[in-house]
Amino acid sequence: MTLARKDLEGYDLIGDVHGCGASLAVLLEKLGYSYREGVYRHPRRRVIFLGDLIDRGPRIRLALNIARDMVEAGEADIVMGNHEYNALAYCRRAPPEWAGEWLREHSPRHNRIINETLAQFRDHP
Ligand SMILES: [Mn+2]
Repeated sequence: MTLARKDLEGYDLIGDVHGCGASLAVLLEKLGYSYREGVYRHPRRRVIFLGDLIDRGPRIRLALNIARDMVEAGEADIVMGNHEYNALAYCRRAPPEWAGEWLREHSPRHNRIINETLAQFRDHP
């Protein structure tokens, strides 16, 4: 059951979670959200995730799961961050006419940025 517009008090803008999924859960609870029926919900507020859920932190999959479940339940909206955009390009082969093999070059710098995300998804293809 999604919050009716007349009951909506406002939005909480959350950006740059960067894999800190446990901290995201703590933050949501501090903001008055509670975990009900598998989703963080607030009686009067919604979240807008401002991108960069992935890379760096220890609980990337948790961060993604929390956000996805909230979006699918209508408790949040989300926009893509540059890290998600880069991850999509990193994992897609370039068209044959391109010089490189991947849409985002697998340079040492790019490898380092996405390394933690790939490691945490290794057993979860
Ligand atoms: Mn960022």
